[in-house]
Amino acid sequence: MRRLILLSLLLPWPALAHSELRGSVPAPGARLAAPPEEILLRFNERVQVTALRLRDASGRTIALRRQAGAEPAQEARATPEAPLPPGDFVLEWRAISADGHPIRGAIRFTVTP
Ligand SMILES: [Cu+2]
Repeated sequence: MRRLILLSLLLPWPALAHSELRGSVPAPGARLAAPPEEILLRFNERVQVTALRLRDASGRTIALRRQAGAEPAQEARATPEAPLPPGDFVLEWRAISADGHPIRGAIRFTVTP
């Protein structure tokens, strides 16, 4: 019992933390001269992405085609079903972290005229 407690104290703290988004395409705040052909989220470990939603400035959802199945992966990819017009967009994502906890975030970017 005492050994178990000691072990848990020695576990590195990242092992107890949620998975994290490490990067995305488009990057947060990106201003793109051309519509993105692909949307990519990259995490620090394998997560189950449960939702990926792209909205325009009026809140309208833009159809995305997911590039992979529902299995946990370190990357999630999607392509807009039609080229994005100029404007502001927000990509909302939800995932199940490798530690089983729900995580979520939003990435804003702009397609310039
Ligand atoms: Cu967690």
